[in-house]
Amino acid sequence: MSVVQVQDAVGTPGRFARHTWADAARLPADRVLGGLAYGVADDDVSLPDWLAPVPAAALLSDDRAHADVWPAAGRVREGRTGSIRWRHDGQHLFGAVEFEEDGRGLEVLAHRAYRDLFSTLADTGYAHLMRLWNYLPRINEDGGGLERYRQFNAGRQQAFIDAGQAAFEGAPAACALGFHGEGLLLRFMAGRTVPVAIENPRQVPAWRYPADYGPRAPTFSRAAVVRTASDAAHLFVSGTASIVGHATVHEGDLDAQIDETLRNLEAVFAESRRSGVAFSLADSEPVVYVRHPAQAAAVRHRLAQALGPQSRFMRQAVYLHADICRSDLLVEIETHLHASGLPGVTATDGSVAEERA
Ligand code: 3EB
Repeated sequence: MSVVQVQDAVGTPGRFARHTWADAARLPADRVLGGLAYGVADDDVSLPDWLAPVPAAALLSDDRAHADVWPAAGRVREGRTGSIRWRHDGQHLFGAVEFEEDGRGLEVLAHRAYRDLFSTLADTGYAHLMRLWNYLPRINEDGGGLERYRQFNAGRQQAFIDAGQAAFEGAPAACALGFHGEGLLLRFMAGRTVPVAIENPRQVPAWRYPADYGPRAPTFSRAAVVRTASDAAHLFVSGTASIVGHATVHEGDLDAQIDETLRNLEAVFAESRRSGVAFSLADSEPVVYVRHPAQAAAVRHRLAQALGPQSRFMRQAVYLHADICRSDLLVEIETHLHASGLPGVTATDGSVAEERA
């Protein structure tokens, strides 16, 4: 392949590109930083080691599961810090790790996992977390007096504080899902510049959730904007669900939960456009986590009504079977995209540019 052909196949640096697993597996390893492969293997595609599995069963996938791949911006170096494997390209770092549960509980395990993660960032010089993916089994089960997700939150927040990382305002974008496997799985991206954290005016910041949801709040922002040029950026939108203020709404009503989730996503996108970049929900590439596989088709149907069946969102959507971190939530949607400046807006570097009418 010529350089141009490889570039076309791999995608543009500074943004995710969504491929089928088979296509992702064929990309030249020295041209990619890292990526996530969604769905449990149901064929013989063996994943390259730069591609971190998200081992939740893919739903509604007519053919093959998908992967999000981040093309390398430069020469890739790879290594390990403790059990964490990482690759970096001069601009960003992609990391992945799996921890076995050792019987001391998820609070201890999450604290250790995040302590190791922050050691990786300190050792490599990629100090600023942009996006985290957290997967843990039996997320809604009791872990000995406290729900396992709440134990995880306690260890995570303490590790952020211990490392001097933004545990409250300015926390990275993230998701935390229950998967049907074993161990605590983390995947993460970090960079050398501070991302712009986005909150949702319809929701209490997660890092300020009251103690009804656990002794320590979750550590994430609703989205993160990573600038790739003065007028272009990548948007990572955290897992988003049917929560208004801090309360779950529409318990037991799938369609209403989806509609509320979309209102939350639209609100996060409106906030993110204040950065001067034309982010649009319908153009983004989501991962849709569904608690009950039997409801997946109904979820897709409702989303298609709202976003249009031909939208990029619908054509690229990945559906995964996972438990959401509150037992009353049926669906959670995360998404991302890359975009350039809004017409008529002069973006300033990382700060908020006013959107003109
Ligand atoms: C919520 O809004 C739904 O603990 O890292 C979404 C995204 C959720 C990230 C996390 C949890 C997390 O609270 C749950």
